[in-house]
Amino acid sequence: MPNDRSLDDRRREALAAVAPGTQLRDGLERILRGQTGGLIVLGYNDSVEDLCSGGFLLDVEFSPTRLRELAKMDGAIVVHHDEDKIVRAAVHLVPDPSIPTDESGTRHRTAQRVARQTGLPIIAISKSMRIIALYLDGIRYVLEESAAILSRANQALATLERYKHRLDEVSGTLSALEIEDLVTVRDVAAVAQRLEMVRRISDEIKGYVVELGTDGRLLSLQLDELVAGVDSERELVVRDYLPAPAGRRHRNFAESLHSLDNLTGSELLDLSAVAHVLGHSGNETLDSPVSPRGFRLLAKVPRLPATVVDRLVDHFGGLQKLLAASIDDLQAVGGVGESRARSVREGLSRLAESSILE
Ligand code: 3AT
Ligand code: 3AT
Ligand code: MN
Repeated sequence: MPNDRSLDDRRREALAAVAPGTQLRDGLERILRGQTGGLIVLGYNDSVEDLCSGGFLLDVEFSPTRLRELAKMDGAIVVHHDEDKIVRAAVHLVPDPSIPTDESGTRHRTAQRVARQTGLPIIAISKSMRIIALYLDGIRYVLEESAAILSRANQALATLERYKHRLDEVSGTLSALEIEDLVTVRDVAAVAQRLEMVRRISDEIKGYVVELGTDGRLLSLQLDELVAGVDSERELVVRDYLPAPAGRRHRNFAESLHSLDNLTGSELLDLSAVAHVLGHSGNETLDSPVSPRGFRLLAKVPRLPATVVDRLVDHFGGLQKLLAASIDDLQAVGGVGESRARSVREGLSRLAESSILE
């Protein structure tokens, strides 16, 4: 399987290629309605050429109606997806028979083997079962109707809304505790945990958006609105609390985010495990006090460039010192003139006032 990109990326790309609203999907639906069945290789290269026997060369522009007409013949159709062309039709595909397959019909056995052998997506439209299946490597995905996907997507969206609500609560609490300098490891872990839960469910919904194509536009808008800023907040929390010497752009910061991504579902529910990936374990307990560097709250100050945020954090070394800094103190930082110093001062004061603990 000559392909270095992750299966997940290729799966999303293949599902996007056949999503509703695409020419290809239109063609597949036509074949499905025509009840002829079909076998389509999505991509054309030497490894495909090696498996082709018989049929004829076409090299014509792709169109849904052409695809449907060609599917009336026996054999497979080869589509050069990147160039939007149909290159061959009525081809007998001869994959390596030693490649395992768990399908029974010859069309579907061939589809699975060719997918495994070439690494390309292969589509089989079953005449007898009336379904469209996409094979990628060893895996088979049945393309569903948008209504069915949408109903699952809407359930996921409802869950996301609940998670987001809870995230806003713990995040607001963290801000208030940061201002009072009363943060414990537990409070930070709780926010990181909720951010990651939101990221995971939104990733699942992004998958549905891809599969839905043009039918997923509304879903995509709703998703964007709910998760705006969540990714950057996840980074900011890690940068605020990852213990020194793991500074801002230190690679430990990326490693920590990566470990958070890779926690299992049950680890993610365990605050100690979350604290561990944030670098707080060993002698520290969940009740140990910690202080933020200030990245997350500075990000809430309007119109402050990231380079200035970095310099401010470098200079003051922690949120409490930043909160205590006067306009003169702030101006000692490179790139901070009087008006910027004033807006930082006012921004932080406003945050302090608005995040008083209940
Ligand atoms: P008809 O004239 O349509 O009957 P054909 O030569 O056009 O025959 P098809 O491609 O339509 O053949 O295939 C019809 C079925 O023959 C499909 C499959 O169940 C069976 N078949 C074809 N090749 C093989 C094979 N190598 N091994 C087992 N069954 C096969
Ligand atoms: P259906 O669910 O019946 O559509 P199947 O997997 O049962 O699919 P069949 O054995 O009934 O497959 O074969 C149906 C057609 O699939 C026959 C032929 O046009 C095509 N086909 C099967 N094997 C190949 C192959 N190796 N290359 C090209 N076309 C093939
Ligand atoms: Mn059959």
